Amino acid sequence: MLFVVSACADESTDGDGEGDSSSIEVDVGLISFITGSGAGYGEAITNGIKLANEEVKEEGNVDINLIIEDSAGEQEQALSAAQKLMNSDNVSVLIGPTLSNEMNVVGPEADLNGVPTIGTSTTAVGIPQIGDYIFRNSIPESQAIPASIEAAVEKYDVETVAMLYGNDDVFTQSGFDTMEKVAKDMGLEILTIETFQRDQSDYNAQLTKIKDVDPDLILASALYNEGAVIMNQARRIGIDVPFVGGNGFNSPEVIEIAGDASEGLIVATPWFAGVDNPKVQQFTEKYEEEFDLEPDQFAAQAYDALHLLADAIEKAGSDDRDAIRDALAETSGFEGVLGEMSFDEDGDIVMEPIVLTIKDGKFQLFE
Ligand code: 1QQ
Repeated sequence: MLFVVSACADESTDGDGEGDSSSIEVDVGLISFITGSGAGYGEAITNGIKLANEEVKEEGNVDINLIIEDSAGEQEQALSAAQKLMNSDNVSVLIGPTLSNEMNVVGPEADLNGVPTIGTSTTAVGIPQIGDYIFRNSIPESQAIPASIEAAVEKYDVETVAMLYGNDDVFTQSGFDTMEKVAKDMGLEILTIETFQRDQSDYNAQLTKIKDVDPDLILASALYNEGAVIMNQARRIGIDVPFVGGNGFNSPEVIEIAGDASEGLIVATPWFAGVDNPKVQQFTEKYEEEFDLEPDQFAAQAYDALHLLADAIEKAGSDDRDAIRDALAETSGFEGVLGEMSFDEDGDIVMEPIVLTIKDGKFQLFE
């Protein structure tokens, strides 16, 4: 089922008095994971997009009419949302969907229709390579994971690892592939590899095997809902070694769900609210004021994506899909809250990740 979550009248360009006659009016579709077990991701993304769009409207050069659709994290729902946005709403650009698993089906369709599409959270290998119209501003797992594993290995003198991943999702599978490669390249001994499926609630079988082999470190590729429950159950059966988690763990929902069991988790991310950068502080303050929440990585990536898109639309000078695609492809040296961003020839970004850990119920620098 499709439903428009907040294609609010006050965000439309028609008759709201905000559209300036000299501004470029563009319809943009956002496909986001707003309901279901990963709704924390989609909520943060939607907030980040909305906040950036308010700023873009204030600047007055580009007037984006956002049409927001919920995918519930499901491939089929994401695809029908994309088809509606591309074919009925005739949007010039798509933002999202949230999961690489969804982008894997939406991306080829959008590329075929010539609709420029920006993933703000899709980190699996191969996403921008789907086609010329597909971009992402989220740091891929292949760039993030080596940093977190290396930091953990150094701090804890790790020689052996156990691995755990969801084998029914493009992102969790891809994250696992990267983790396995990094572990092998670093000469770590992999004692066991365990798998699970999305929405699984009992990980006892996998965790008991991991406990039996007694690794120095656990590498987990999961979305937050599964990842948090895994950490919780691991601590309950007495596994006390640290976890390195992939991008799915970069959400405050992990702390919310796992509580104390999330302490010590190690992740890599391009986002840290504590950096001494006025842009970051301004964004954080505005976000907290508007949503009564701290922004997370997903909000920050979405916020930057919308600004980056507005710049490209301005350069394109129209709402033409091809002109916007070409302008997006030329993005270089964009300054966002995540630092400086450029797209490489595939439409992928290159960025330096920061390694964080959960300490005292908060993400903090891992030192
Ligand atoms: C992907 C991800 C997820 C964690 C996004 C929410 O990185 O699916 O690629």
